[in-house]
Amino acid sequence: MTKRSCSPRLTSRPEWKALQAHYRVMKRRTLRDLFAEDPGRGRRLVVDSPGLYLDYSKNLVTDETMQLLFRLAEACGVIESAGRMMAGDRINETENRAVLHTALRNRSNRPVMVDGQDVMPAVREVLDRMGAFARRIRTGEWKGHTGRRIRNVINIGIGGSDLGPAMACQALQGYADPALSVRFVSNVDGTHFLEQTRGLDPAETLFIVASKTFTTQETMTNAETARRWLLQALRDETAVARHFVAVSTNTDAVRKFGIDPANRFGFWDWVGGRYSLCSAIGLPVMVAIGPERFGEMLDGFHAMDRHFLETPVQRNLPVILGLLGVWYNNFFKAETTAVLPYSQALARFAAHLQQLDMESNGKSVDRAGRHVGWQTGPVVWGEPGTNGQHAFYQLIHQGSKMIPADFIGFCRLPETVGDHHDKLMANFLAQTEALAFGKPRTAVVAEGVKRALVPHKVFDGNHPTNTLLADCLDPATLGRLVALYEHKVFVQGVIWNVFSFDQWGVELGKVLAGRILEEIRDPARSLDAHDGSTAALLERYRAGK
Ligand code: G6Q
Repeated sequence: MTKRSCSPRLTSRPEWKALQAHYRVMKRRTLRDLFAEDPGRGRRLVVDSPGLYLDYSKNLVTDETMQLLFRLAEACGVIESAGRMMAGDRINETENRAVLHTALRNRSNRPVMVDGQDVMPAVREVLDRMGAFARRIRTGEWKGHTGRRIRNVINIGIGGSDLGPAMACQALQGYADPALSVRFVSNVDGTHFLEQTRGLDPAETLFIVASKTFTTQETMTNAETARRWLLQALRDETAVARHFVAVSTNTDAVRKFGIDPANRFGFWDWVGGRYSLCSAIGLPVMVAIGPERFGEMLDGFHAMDRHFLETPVQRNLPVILGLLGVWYNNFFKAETTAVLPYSQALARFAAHLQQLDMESNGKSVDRAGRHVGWQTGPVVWGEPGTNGQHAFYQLIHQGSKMIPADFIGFCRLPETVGDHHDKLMANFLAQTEALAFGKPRTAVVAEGVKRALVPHKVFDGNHPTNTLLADCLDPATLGRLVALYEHKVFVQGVIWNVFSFDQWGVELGKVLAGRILEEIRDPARSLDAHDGSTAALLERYRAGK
């Protein structure tokens, strides 16, 4: 493993020390003062990029803060690192892999080389095959085993093979073919399979088994259950080939399952699960919205990739969001960050970002394997507004913790009713104003509030937010937004000097679950190897099941 990126240690960098000194001043400043002194910041601390406007003025920063943060990004070589990633360097060192999700949406004619070979022809070939398949399903040309048209498409996958496409299908439902129902089964809890297939006709149902490895316990269990569900109704093994397709790199396992290799859509080891939405893992999205709209989504991703690589840090959206995250995480010691889309269609956006961010930067050793001496990835959470306002916003407004939040809103939605959207957006704008400026004691007293109640009705404000205001929730904008967060996570991983593209932390539990499953199946097995708590729980489960 190379040690090139590990020197000097982050906290000994002069840029870091300058930020520490600056923080001691900034921690006493308030957003109210900052806006009073500099009313123009609301139009200056913004980035107006095509289709996407970022206002980061409601952050506890000044121009000086931003300069110091930009210096840190430059000292850490953020953009150079992005260049190495996009050029096919094996930056995923612990798995010895290149990291090339950007090649999946490379809409230029530029080649992307891995080990001396241009990967773009293979990328285009898979996209073309996906397009042809999606068209056959959408036009009804692809028939089920009994000659019936496919009306239900169920994606079976988990983690990176589920969250991205499930989020995107919901986000783009306004563009989807209403004659097709696209659903997702991920959890090994049988309830998920049952609830997603209840009432469906197997003769009209097609399963996409999405698994890079084709060995994942949850996915293979659900796929086998789906196979039995189908064969119970159709009673002919050859039906499997008409009702199952696969997205996988594991050709042999796909064939063994009974899926025609012609209906396997492949991808490559340089596509990480949580970064795989633009690969064949996006097939359910393409089936739902069609290949042209899917192409527009890729255009949006690509536009953000170019923006990230080519825009000076001072106007670079992922760099700015990444640096602000570092500012709160490492200096203000914020533990979590909220993502609050004002769009019901983005109901699963926070779930996707949770995996993206927490699996990427939830690490505590640096690239040389040493324990980091600083905080890394934050806890990411969120729900769509306005629902969150009636639930957990209380804590953001008046709780004791700092929760930096990203508010995401749209000038237009592909579909809405009456004046709902104006009401939604009025709330969107009101919340960041309330969070930043609060309601001081003087204003509460002036309203004649009883003395005892005054402290309860004061809003201190000073809660930092970013506002992302996009033109319209369309495929291209969704692509830009997801790529923005992917690169934000990348920026932070470079600064914290962790490997963002592996996920060793998910392995241990999988291994232990395998052993425990054997012990559940065979009650004669001794539980002595377990700790006292786990052994007692296991016994109780064996007795109670
Ligand atoms: C994502 C992870 C993980 C992965 C799932 C599914 O970055 O690697 O969430 O996507 O474990 O793996 P398979 O696609 O191999 O079933």
